[in-house]
Amino acid sequence: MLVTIPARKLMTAALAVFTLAWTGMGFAPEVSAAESASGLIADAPGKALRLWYDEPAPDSDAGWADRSIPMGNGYMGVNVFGGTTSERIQITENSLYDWAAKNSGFKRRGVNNFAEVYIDFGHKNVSDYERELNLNEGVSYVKYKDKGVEYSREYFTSYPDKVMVVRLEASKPGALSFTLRPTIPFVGNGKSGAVAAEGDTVTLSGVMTYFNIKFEGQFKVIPTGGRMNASSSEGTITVSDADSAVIVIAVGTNYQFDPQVFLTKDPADKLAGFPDPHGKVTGYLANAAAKSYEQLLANHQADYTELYDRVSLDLGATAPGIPTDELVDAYPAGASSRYLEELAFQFGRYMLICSSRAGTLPPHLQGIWNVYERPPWSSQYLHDTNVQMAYAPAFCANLPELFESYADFFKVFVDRQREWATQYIEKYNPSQLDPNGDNGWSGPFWANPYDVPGKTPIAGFGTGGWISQMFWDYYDYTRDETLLAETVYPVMYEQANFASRFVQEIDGALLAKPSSSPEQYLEGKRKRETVGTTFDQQMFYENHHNTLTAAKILGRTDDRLELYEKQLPLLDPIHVGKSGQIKEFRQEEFYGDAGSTIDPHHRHTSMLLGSYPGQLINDSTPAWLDAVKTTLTLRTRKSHIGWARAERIAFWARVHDGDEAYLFYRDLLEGNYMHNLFNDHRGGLLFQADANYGATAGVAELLLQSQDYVVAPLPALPAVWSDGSYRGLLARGNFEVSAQWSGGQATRLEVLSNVGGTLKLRYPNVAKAVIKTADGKTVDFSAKGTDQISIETMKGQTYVVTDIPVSTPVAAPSDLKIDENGGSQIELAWAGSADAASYNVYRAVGNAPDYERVASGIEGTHFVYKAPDLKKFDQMTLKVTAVRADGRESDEGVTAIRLLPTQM
Ligand code: FUC
Repeated sequence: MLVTIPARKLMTAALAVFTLAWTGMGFAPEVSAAESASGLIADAPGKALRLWYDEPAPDSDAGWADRSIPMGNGYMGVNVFGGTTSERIQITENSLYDWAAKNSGFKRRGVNNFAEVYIDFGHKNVSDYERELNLNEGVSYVKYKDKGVEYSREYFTSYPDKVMVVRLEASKPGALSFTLRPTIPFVGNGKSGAVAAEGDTVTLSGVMTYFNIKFEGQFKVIPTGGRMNASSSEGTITVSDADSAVIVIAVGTNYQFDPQVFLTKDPADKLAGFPDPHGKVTGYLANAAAKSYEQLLANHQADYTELYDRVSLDLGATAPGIPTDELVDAYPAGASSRYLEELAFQFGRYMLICSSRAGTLPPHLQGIWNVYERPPWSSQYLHDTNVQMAYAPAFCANLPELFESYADFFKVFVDRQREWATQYIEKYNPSQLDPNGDNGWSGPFWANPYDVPGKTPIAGFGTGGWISQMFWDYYDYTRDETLLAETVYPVMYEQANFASRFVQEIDGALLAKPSSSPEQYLEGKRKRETVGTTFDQQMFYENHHNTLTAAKILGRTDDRLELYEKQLPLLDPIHVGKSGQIKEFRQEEFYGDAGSTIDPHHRHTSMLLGSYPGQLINDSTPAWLDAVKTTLTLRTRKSHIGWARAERIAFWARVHDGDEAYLFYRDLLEGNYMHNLFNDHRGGLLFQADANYGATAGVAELLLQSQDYVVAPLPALPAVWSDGSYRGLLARGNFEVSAQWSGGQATRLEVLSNVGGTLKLRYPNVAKAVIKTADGKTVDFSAKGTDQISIETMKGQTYVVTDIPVSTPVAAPSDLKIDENGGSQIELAWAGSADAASYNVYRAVGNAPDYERVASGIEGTHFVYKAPDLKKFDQMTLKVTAVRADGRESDEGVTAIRLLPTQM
């Protein structure tokens, strides 16, 4: 266990197991996250959340995407339909992967549907139907009546026991009869297999020929009462007149985490020598079947709730009386919307828990859920946004150890990336080649469980720095130095090794060449490549920077560190353009003018990654932050792509505009979320899991930020979320933060210091608040102004902030107009702020990250700025803020770009 879990959490997890009986099946009590025995928000029970429906999901692909209930334990993803004539459980195993020599297009082969499992009941006179996914429990339920008998089923997928378990019950003894009928979908085209039944077990096994994958699934039936018959020819088991039954399911393939898989060229040999899955699957099943149903459920829930219960969000919603599909449909009209907003936030965490577990493959484009033979984009691991988005909630939403799944996967494919790196340095910058092959690893674009194909012009090598950022965050949010030394630092150092050899000296800077900004076309459909895109430069910069920080922490003196230090400033990551935007391309002047086929409303916003998930642009670089805001405004809200909307929530949060961010959350829930809350990528029931994960991360960014190592609760709270609370979000430094607010104003903040260290905490008037430890002791702190304090924390201690004097924000001025007057002076005029007693004027020259104040105490809404150096600068950003009588300055200001007449 990498993360320090306080003892009280373990207790909560244990308790959760015993409270199941009364929280199940729609009887969950309405609890508010603010109520707790200790008085701490952090000890409050989680808000009861569930998805529920009054009919089964239709037995079709559309029903799968739009209405089935997803579950998973890393070993398998399942989609439960909840049928009554016949139940359908569709199973995905992420290593069952198909490819083919002639394989192209959006729908190529890729992750293959592992099994379609039917349980035939023949119940046709159904009433009182209800099915549910209970997020607090990680358990699904179906119940209904047929001919006077109430039938109920419970489903869960257990990570500790590596199985899926289904319990079937009937209210009348001897009333339960069914036939279990597992099937292998898509047999015939590169896939062969058979289903056989013997005794109490159905076994499904076969081969997927392209990568020679052997697969096996076993389904064990444990009835209570009644009779059981296996039909070996049909591959079915029939249970008649039982009181109840349990079905235990285990699946697997001969895939292993081993570099051999990526280093072997011949697809048919990649898995050579790995054991047949029969032994493994038999073992999973035998171990699980040796335990009682109650024990299996308790194991699952201890594991699940330990993760899920860390975070709770309460926006004041009460459970709606309508099923979730109706809730989704009603959302555009504003009905019960807070509940859906809470639900979708936790659903993203739920999906990550289901799909990213240590020892199993990480989530791909569809997470761990795929019904197709040809899934969209082959269910690849795409590294120009999608993988990173899957992991975005891992850190801020307090599930950091779930990243282990990707870290382990990376460790097995990195050898192949080292080979690629050598090839690329040889090709693009041969003078920097290390002849012994020590050229680091190059950023891949896409990957699958078997291959990391070579470079594509679709995205630059900045994908490598973006991957590294996840590793850095893994350390930065947990502060586990062993992890840093053993896992994180080597990844970053070697990425920096590649970048340091790849960049070329051009115009006094060190630039990526070739370089692309993800998915943009510069000219026509062919030209994507250029030199030094902001994407590549920023990602290289962030990684060099973080590598140097990590080296200092660890006291490392490795050979290339000195070079990285010298290179860092020359990586020149940020250019502010003439529209006041962060440029995407170096040749760009005004926004979007770098090429004739640039899409100014593109879904990818890769030039802003330094603001999110990066750290380069933050509150101590306010001029860049304003440029981010300008860029976001120019990018508009036109993209209807799910993940892009999710990412914009976070971008807008980082520029502290919660209301704008909220519009993207709304757009997503209205336009992309299907009835089971799966994200529809762009319409047409095209499921992509990335936005589900990304939305959770975006919402977390509205509630807590720490990119500049100042823990900032509620940094971008949307006005519509005027009252609420959350607990357990994670900040850099491994601080767990909980907050409660009313009328948009924090009433209580709690910070649990999991590893000790200095806590810098920012909130308006925090320095005037009462700050105590959880046991009521006074806390020493130092203040920086009224809005920031610093505390030397003790590991395990919770710091509680109350009685925070209300600070009403100061309205900013607007509509800034500037007039050149020949260049030696600039006339500024703006629309005033009702709150202002006076105004301040600032300037940021060229690409400067911060502003210099050039005038203060201005009483009117007009100012003539004279300075001897005005003609020296091609470009500067001017900014006006309002200052209230009490001395507080507006957080925001109004900006305008001043270009020398020759530059206009
Ligand atoms: C990238 C994105 C697309 C889509 C695809 C799977 O190409 O630009 O929107 O998510 O990956």
